[in-house]
Amino acid sequence: MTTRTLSRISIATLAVAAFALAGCSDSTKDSVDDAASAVTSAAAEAGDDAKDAAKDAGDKVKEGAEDAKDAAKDAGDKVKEGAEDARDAAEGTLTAETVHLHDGFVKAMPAGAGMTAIFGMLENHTDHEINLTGFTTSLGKSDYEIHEVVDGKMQEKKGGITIKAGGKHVLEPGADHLMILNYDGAVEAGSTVDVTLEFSDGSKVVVKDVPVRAIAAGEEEYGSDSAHGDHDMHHDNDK
Ligand SMILES: [Cu+2]
Repeated sequence: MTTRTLSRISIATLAVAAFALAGCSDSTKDSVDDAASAVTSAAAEAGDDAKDAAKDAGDKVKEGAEDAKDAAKDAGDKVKEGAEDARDAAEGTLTAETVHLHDGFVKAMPAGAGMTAIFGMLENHTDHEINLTGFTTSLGKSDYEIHEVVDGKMQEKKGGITIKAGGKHVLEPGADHLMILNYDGAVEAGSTVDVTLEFSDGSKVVVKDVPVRAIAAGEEEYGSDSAHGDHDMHHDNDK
């Protein structure tokens, strides 16, 4: 309610009082009625003013709500951008350019054998440590585990394989290898398999066309260092 409205009511009220004080018996009732109607109309105007004020306030609230909505939308956009950045980070930075599987191969396996493995030399061409935490292959439905051999028995290698900046890691029979388990079909020599290496930073590096080959029984023993001595010269699987 505005000051203007209050003063209108005050004037009307004073008028009522003035007529009452006049005390003229004939005219007093009419005067009081007039004054009363003045008070009523003043009150009605006050009501209108209040309504206008309420409407103004409503508009302000509506504007405020729109501002808040815009702010919320901006904030939402920021959150979305943040989430996208986080996802980019989660997708990692490793690529087929920076991580290599040199001389990689999948050991051939007849149908029904159920398990085989992937060997080769992993190389980290980045300036930071990387951690291979898993892998899949184009063979599809199967179990994939990173294995190590401890006391002649293979087991899942907890924490995967960590390779220092610029470092290498041998995958070979009798040592660490990428194990394919519970695979129904045959993995035939002469075919190829795409291997997707998964790293702790979320990177997925696809090594295309890793050859499948049979290896002689003798090669399944722990390989000598010389067997991998020339890996630096080979870049068969660099794509
Ligand atoms: Cu194994």
